[in-house]
Amino acid sequence: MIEIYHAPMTRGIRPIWVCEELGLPYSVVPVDFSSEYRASPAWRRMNPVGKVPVLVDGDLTLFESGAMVQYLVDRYGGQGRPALQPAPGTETHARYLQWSWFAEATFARPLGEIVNHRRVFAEGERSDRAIEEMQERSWLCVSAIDAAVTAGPWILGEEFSAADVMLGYSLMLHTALAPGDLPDAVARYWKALSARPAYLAAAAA
Ligand SMILES: N[C@@H](CCC(=O)N[C@@H](CS)C(=O)NCC(=O)O)C(=O)O
Repeated sequence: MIEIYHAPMTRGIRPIWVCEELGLPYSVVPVDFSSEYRASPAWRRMNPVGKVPVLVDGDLTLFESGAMVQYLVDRYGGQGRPALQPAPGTETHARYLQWSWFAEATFARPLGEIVNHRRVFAEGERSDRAIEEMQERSWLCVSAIDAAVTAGPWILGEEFSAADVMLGYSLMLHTALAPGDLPDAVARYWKALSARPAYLAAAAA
């Protein structure tokens, strides 16, 4: 049984969402998200940098959400289940990889730093300018998605893929942390993503 060590509304949503899309059995193991627990030797053995999530499947332990998503689709996608990715080696697959990596390495990065900034610094020590600058970076990513998803409905066009799962979590963070109206194509995309039963199940986990 796949185990996903998760805290509510964190990146564990991504592998849970993929398990739901694939119809895979899994269990969610709640993690104490306090800084103290995440710094403990017990949790550092699971995740060496003290973050969430962690996925365990038999002897395999993973501590990057994008790697979990890719592992799940490679290992369990297809074979009577949705593939959730284009055929490897194709140009569409290259675009799939680009958007999957973009979701975490470029888009989620400033958003995660806003969360960390607010967690680490007390009210009077925080820099509004630093937070605004991170929000601007996030809006630039939204513009990139807007241009790409205009044809839609999904980031690769007609085919829903795990890249949409990767981006969906980052968009969820963006809507929570960077106030303002989404441009039309992204608003439609986010509405479609956040209405998927698999997303709703993951967001409730
Ligand atoms: N790139 C990592 C990022 C993991 C991450 O930043 N997780 C957040 C929760 S969503 C966390 O544990 N933050 C606590 C911290 O950074 O101290 C992944 O995608 O798994």
